[in-house]
Amino acid sequence: MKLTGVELRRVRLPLVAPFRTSFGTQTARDVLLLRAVTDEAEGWGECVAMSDPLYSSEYVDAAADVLTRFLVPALGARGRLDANSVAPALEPFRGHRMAKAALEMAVLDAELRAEGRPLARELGATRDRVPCGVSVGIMDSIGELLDAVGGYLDAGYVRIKLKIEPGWDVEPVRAVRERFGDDVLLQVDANTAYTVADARHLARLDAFDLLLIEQPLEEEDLLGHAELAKVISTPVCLDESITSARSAAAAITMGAAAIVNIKPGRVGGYLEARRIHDVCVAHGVPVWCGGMLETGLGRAANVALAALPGFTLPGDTSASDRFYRTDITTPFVLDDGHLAVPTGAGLGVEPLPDRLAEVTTSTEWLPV
Ligand code: OSB
Ligand code: MG
Repeated sequence: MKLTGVELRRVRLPLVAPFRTSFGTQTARDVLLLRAVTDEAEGWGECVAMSDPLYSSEYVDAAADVLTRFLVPALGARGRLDANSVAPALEPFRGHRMAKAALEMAVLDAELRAEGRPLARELGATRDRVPCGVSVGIMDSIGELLDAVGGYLDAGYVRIKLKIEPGWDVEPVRAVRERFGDDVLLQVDANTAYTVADARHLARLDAFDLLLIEQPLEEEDLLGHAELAKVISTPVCLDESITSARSAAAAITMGAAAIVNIKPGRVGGYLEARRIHDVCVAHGVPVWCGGMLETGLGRAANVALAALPGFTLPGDTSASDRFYRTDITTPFVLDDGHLAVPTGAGLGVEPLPDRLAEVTTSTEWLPV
């Protein structure tokens, strides 16, 4: 394939309800989409960077900038191109994994569409549908939380993840257990809101038989997570800290991660995500697919990844209506707590042109 150019497209989607985490409250999702145009086919990429650098150091304006100045020109200079050559071509540029992941995703989609191959098959998926969990934000009251969790359970979600922070942890977990019982698959996500000095407090969660606690400590604190894991019985799962297959191997070897949340955007793409899956399987570490409020494009790819055999825990692969009243693709709809893995070539989904036009705030064409 030969790259002709890349279109950067910003879209803005309002959320159905505010989503509050330990790092902030979101009411809309400002997404950077990429359309890679090649001589053989076009492909879509979705950048998971958020508006502000609160979850990670990346943010959407920075992603657009690094793509424009460095990443797209470097790829254009390569001549012939396939998805496996994207990461090596971008390797000289430090960091910016979310921007790189979006570009690789667009090239991978174009390549697979040209060859008529579905992404799930390309990645090694072994299932045709995946069980879905849902991430539930911090609320103003326990009553509001119980209503939200009840609604998601009624919708069929097979696993509940509660966002936590100091002051919103043991009591919400206790309330959900008391109301909905011990059979609900339940886990928590702190998004780095604690320090290792909170270990004894976090051990109070041991009583609630949680599947895992996700990223209690800061991104770089692998040793702290290993220390914490010795003090609490809830399995420690890492999200923010896992940026590559190498960092996953290090975290596992150190005892910092009993479970890994794989987010393709955070690790530089779906191909590195698959390598992390392979490393974790080799170590007997369960993985699950995280989410970043993706549109139907990113969701399609996440569902394909989540269909690999090592994804033994339900992911944050919720239906389109978890965050959006109207998606930019045909919506993903929950069926008995599962989403179907797309079967069409590439991502297997495309933006609906009218809907895409409605939510677009800007476009820029980058010829190469
Ligand atoms: O930590 O998993 C996280 C959303 C934005 C940034 C970080 C996280 C999340 C979620 C929601 O928990 C995941 C989703 O359903 O898309
Ligand atoms: Mg997380």
